Amino acid sequence: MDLGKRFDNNPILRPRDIRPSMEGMQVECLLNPGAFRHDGKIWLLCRVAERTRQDPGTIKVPVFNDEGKTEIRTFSKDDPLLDASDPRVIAYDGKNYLTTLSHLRLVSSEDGRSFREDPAYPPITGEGMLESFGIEDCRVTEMEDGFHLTYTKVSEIAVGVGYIFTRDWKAYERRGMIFPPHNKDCAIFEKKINGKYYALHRPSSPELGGNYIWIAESPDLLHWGNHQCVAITRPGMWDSARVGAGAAPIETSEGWLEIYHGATAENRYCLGALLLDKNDPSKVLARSHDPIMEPVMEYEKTGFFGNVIFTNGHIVNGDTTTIYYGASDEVICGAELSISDILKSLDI
Ligand code: MAN
Repeated sequence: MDLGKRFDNNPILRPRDIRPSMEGMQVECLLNPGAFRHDGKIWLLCRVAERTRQDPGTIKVPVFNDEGKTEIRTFSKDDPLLDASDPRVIAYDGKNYLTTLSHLRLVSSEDGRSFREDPAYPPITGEGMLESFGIEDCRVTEMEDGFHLTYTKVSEIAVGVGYIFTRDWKAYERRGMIFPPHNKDCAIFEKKINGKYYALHRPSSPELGGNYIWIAESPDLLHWGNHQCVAITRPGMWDSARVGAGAAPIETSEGWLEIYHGATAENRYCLGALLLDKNDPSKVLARSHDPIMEPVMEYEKTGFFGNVIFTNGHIVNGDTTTIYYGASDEVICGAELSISDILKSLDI
């Protein structure tokens, strides 16, 4: 059963609501925001995916160069070496390129429902060769010392997890790649457990295994070890091809509740939940049999890449978690879910 009470004003943010980063680019998708409280407001750190304005007969893809400036690569549409069948990625002569380049942009809101950009807060863009294809899908974990951001670093050589620290959302300390390729969907727990930091992450193991959720521990948030697998894909089910963590787990009296995404081979993305043991979060106590949210609304079924509900940000208030999610990889939506209802829906 779908437990998500969608906002009446969904989608709350669309590509046209945000200005492009530069002349010649257009915002194609506004999606997958991290969410946090700061300065008495609710903030989203949105992924802005931009496409180069196209000319007939060619496909132009943007990349960040070493100085973080956008550069354009051009391919002829009738070149037999080009495969442009996926709207997200093109392949040319054995190499992949993203059709859009993503950076992160902050928007804020008094009520959590209508958001706008504040020009005083600068965008976060890709920097260096490991982010030449952009930065994506940022989780925001708040701890006593400040905000810990984990996001996908994308480049032509790899997809891995980057880590940035900030106190004020104006100065950023880049702390490098913390989970090496191929890895994404990393969510750091907001509290230490038995003196150690924990994070969920999603390595991909192409020959044996698959795209599964793992957990790791760390003394300092930089060095991660004792990796263990907590959730694998389930044949024939809604999470048969890929699973990945959403935002930081929610602390409940029953354990850590993690809302995750699961996809089929046909790329239909739904949300489900895992309950992890309070003292040893590598132990899974319960898991959703059916999705807690699945693409049912028109904006979730059609768009840039249809049939996708993907979340990496939520705001918890008592028993309610408001999840912010990307719908059809194109727009940002919100939905409220009752934490106790999610817990009741899980299979032991
Ligand atoms: C997949 C999709 C894209 C994303 C790339 C790189 O192809 O999720 O949207 O840009 O991975 O992370």
